[in-house]
Order: sequence, then structure tokens, then C-alpha cells
Amino acid sequence: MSTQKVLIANRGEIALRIHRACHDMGIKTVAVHSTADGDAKHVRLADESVCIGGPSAKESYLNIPAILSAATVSGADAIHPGYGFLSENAEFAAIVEEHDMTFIGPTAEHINQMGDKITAKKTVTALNIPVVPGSKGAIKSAKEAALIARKIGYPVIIKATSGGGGKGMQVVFNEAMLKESLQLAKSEAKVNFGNDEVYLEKYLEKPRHIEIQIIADTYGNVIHLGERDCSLQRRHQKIWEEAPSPVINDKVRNKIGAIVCKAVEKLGYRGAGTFEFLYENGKFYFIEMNTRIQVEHPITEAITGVDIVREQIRVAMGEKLSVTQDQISFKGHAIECRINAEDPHTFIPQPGKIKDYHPSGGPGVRIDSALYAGYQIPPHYDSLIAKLIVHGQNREECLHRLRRAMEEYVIGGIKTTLPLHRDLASHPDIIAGEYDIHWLEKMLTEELKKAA
Ligand code: MV4
Repeated sequence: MSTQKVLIANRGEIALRIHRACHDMGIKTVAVHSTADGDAKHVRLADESVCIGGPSAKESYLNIPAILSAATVSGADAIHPGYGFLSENAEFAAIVEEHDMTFIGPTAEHINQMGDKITAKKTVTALNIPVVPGSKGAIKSAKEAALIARKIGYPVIIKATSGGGGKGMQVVFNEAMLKESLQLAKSEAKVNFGNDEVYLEKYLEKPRHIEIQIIADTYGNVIHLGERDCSLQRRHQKIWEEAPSPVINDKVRNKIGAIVCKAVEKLGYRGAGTFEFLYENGKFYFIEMNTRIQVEHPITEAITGVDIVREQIRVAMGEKLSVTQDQISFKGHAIECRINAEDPHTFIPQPGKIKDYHPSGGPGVRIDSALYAGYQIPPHYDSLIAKLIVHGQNREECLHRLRRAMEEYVIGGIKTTLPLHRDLASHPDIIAGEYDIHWLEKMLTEELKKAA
């Protein structure tokens, strides 16, 4: 029997996004929320809602027994985890399936396989995806690390196998620093992830972060939806994403897309997924795979017309993908600006009450946000409050629309990072599309120096 009721195990804009996909498909929704989120927009719009615990994520959005109880009492037959929280928790995926409910995502095995970065790298290497040169598996000794580093050449980077998102990485510039960096990386890995296994890679100095979106059904059909350029980051938080990447042409896209699709087919993976690459001097180097819907998925939806959340639900229900690769074309250019409730200079979070709210509109503008006038932003969660997504026939039109949409957008009562995005949209390097993963942090440091 097909899914009739989906429990949304998340909050904020993504909970609303999932609710909308469900209602577009005639599926009922159950919202779960913490005691701090009773007045959240997705809670008001959902067909039913259940309070699952206190304000901290641990008491609520990470509380597996409470979420399963809510699913059982509401009669939900599927759970969508969104991003963050339990979205890449293999144990949760397994428990949901053990309760005869559908986890809207990949199997627990695939989540595990990709969650361990060494296993992920080994897996994709065997499937002909290009990876960053480095150790074959975990580093067993300082001696072994020194031999590998000598072979691939400095600088190298040490990463935790249970890491991801940049936590606990160590860049090493010469052999003299290696032993100490290795110890530091291992102890940080142990503290942060309870696992001190680390691996080593060649450190790429000026790459771009380019990721490929895929979706697979349970019949062996796999499609790629092209790439997103997510190079503009601060402290491993993406700030601005675009699709297509300013540096990728059709030929390069089709080539890497075909390689990734073939690998996903061999893996027998189900659901949406993202292959993260570093891209330098015309070459792709795999770093990680994400097995969830991502924050920046709307830019891909804008240029392909594919509703990725809808496809996630379809394939989880055992239906076929609604499109084939032949039917996919890439139209125009899209940019997403992540607007955070933060001071635009210090990035200090600014929870508080939204006094005025006037979202932008018009051609090519989409705002994914759960904000409304009078809403009180709780202090307990991530500071992302809105995603401004703009689409144009080409990058130039997209940038014009973005600047226009930013002129219209009013979020009154709190400080937000909207002014930072206004500066970015007018910066010569951004207009030229010339930036790497370090560009934003460098720019922000220079701004600080100027201000002092
Ligand atoms: C790297 C790298 C350079 N060389 N790996 C950071 C987060 C994690 N997902 C991987 N990261 C990096 N891995 C090699 N071999 C540089 C980074 C990196 C980075 C990557 C993407 C976006 C922003 C970044 C900022 C600093 C470092």
C-alpha cells in the first residue's frame, strides 16, 4: 500500500518544504515539535502535530523513542528525516523500517557505508570515481603516515573517518609537523566522534567545492541532476550556492554525471544523494557522499524542474523515478543565499522576534522559509531562517534578479546576514565567478582589517 501519511522528523524551512511536497502528492503530514516550536509554521500547516519533548534537540528532534511513538499514535506510514538531526543516523533508519514504516532515504547499510569516510572512499574508488590521492585506509602509525606523505608530496591533510564537515582536520606542510599533527587529529577525532581512526590525503590548496546530485529508485534507474558549486563557505557552513558551477561546461558535467550514475547503479543505492568533490585544474576528486536531502537542493530544482523531495518520497514508496536522464535538461542559472539570524559582521546568533516580514517575489524568485511576522526565533537551533533562491535564463540575469530580490526582502526586528549577501552579489570576483573554497574567509578577514 502506498504512503498516505508522512511524519516529518525535522523543523524550520525543511519541515515546511517536506510538508509541501507531501500535500502536492495528496499525502497527509504529521509534524513533530519541541516545546520551543509549538508556534512553528509547519506545525500549523501539518494535518496533525505531536509535541515530542523539551527545547534541546536531544530531548526532541534527536529523541528516537519519542518520534517513533508519535509516528505510531498518529498512524504515519513513513518518516522523512530532512537534513541534520537524524537524517544520516543509520540506527534510526533501521529502527523505522523495523517498525514497518518507510524511512524516506537510503537503507541503513548505505548510510553506514558512506558515514564512515574511509569505507566511503574505498567503496567509490572501486566504482571508478576519482578520489584524492592518499592512504588506502586508516593510518596505523606515524611512520606509515610519513611514507605516504613523502610519496604523494606535502602539503597533506589528516581527516577523521567518522568526521565530515571539516571537524578535526589537520593540514600538514612538512615532515617535521607530521607526528604532532597526527596525534592532534587522532585525539580530536576520539573526543568528537568516539573513534580515533584517521586517514591522509594530498591537500589541495585552491579547489572549488562541487557536488553532484543524484536520485535512484529501486529498479536500478539512476539520474544525475548536474552539479552545485558550494565553494562560498565560512567555517564549513555554506553561505551561497549556485547551479550550474561557473567553471563546469556541458561536456565535463555529462562525463562526471555518467561516472557517478554508473557507480550508484552498482551500489544499489536508493534515494537522493550527493557526491561531494573538490575540483582543481580541471579534475574532480571525491571527498564525501551525503545520503540526505541537502539544504541547497532548490537550486537544482530550479534549473532542472525536478521536485527532488517528491522523487525521494516516490522512490521510498517503491515507485519509479518520474523522469529519465534523457528527459533532464539544464535551464538557466540559479543561486541560493542562506540567510541566517546572525550579525552580518560577527556572525553572532540573533534569536528574537520578527517584527516585519516582506518576502520578495516576482519572476524567478523562491523563498524557502518558515518565517512570518510575529514569529519568535528560538535560540536552541541552527540560525538558518530563510533561503533566497533566484533563477534566471543565464548567470547575469540571475545576479540581476538576486540584487532586485534583496532590495525587496524585509526581515525586521533582528539582524540577519542579508547585508553580507548584498555585498557578495555586487563583488567583482563573484560577478566574474572567480572564487575558490578560501575566497569568502579571506574576504571577511580583509573586511575586519579595514574596519579596525
Ligand atoms: C580537503 C581540502 C583540501 N584537500 N581535502 C573541509 C570539509 C570537508 N568536507 C572536506 N574539507 C576539505 N577537504 C583535501 N584533500 C580542503 C577542505 C576544505 C574545504 C572544503 C570544501 C569547502 C570549504 C572548505 C574549507 C576549508 C577546507
